[in-house]
Amino acid sequence: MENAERKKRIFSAIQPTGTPTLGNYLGALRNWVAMQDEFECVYATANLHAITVRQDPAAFRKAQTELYALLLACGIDTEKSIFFHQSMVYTHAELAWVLSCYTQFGELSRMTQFKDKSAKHADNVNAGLFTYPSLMAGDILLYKADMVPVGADQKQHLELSRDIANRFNNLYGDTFVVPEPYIPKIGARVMNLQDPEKKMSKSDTNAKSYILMTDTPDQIIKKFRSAVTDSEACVRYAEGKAGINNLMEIYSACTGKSFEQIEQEFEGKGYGDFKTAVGEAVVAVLAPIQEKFRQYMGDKAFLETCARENAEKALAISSRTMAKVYKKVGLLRY
Ligand code: ATP
Ligand code: LTN
Repeated sequence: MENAERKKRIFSAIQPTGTPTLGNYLGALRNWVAMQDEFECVYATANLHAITVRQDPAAFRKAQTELYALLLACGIDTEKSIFFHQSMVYTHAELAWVLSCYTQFGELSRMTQFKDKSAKHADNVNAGLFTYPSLMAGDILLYKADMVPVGADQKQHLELSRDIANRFNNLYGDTFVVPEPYIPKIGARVMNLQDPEKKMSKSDTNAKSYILMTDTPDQIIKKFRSAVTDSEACVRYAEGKAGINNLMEIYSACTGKSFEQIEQEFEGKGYGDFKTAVGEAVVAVLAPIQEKFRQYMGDKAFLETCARENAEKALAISSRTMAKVYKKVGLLRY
């Protein structure tokens, strides 16, 4: 009975490697907020994952605090969910080591993110970059998460997490919950404003290609006004109109209007009017988040207490899993 009533548990994490974009918000973070009522959610900043790429310590420290504040501002509610910094909960590093001994060299070699990142950072192909998926598997398995919302780029890592969990369970008996990928009901895929065939990405070298969640209204409107479109000058969703399709997706995600309603609204109007309207709709969504973000950033004592209390909760849950793992493997522990 109790089991049937237990809410499904969700785990997800985001790396503090730069300010999140509108794509991160509409594609992931907004869903994290929405899922809090239906599920028991555990969220983290994946700061241990972030050091697989060299970080400047001062900028990195700031990025972690800002990301934490920004997610609280988005509506991650620590009354309902647990939200912590991965580095504050030592069980993550601990389980990652154990799981790396149950992850094969061949499996890790097939990870496309490893291949991409080692090509991009050829001067720093470190062991952490290679074993990144074992750490990610640990994040998920520590909390017995039933479901993990991830984007397409992380599907392969999640699949490997499932393989590792199954392997361990087969060797030692039921220990881990095998997590399922979770595809949210609503989830926009936001494209690059300058090259709408590519996804919007915070690590793009062209600042005009993305909207950061902390961009000012002026920057946002300007970026939308310079977004790449087509020469048809008709606001309609159609093949071959990637730029306009993307702006329609964004406008729809921000206003709740359907594509049909948008087409009607802008019938006979030019792209200029439409782009301004999209910019304004995005400003309207981001402004209240930015306001709360500023408030949180002005209260560092609160942010520290909140992070510590949530880390303590995460440690309490994950320690139980860790104790079980050590026992199964036969590792001594006092
Ligand atoms: P990077 O540029 O550093 O690779 P990113 O902006 O692509 O970063 P991630 O940190 O890899 O973003 O992703 C965090 C979450 O945001 C993931 O769940 C991912 O699926 C989602 N996401 C990232 N970019 C987009 C996008 N353009 N549209 C929708 N969702 C996105
Ligand atoms: N690798 C992910 C971040 C991440 C994660 C996780 C996501 C770390 N641990 C556990 C889901 C579950 C990324 O770069 N987006």
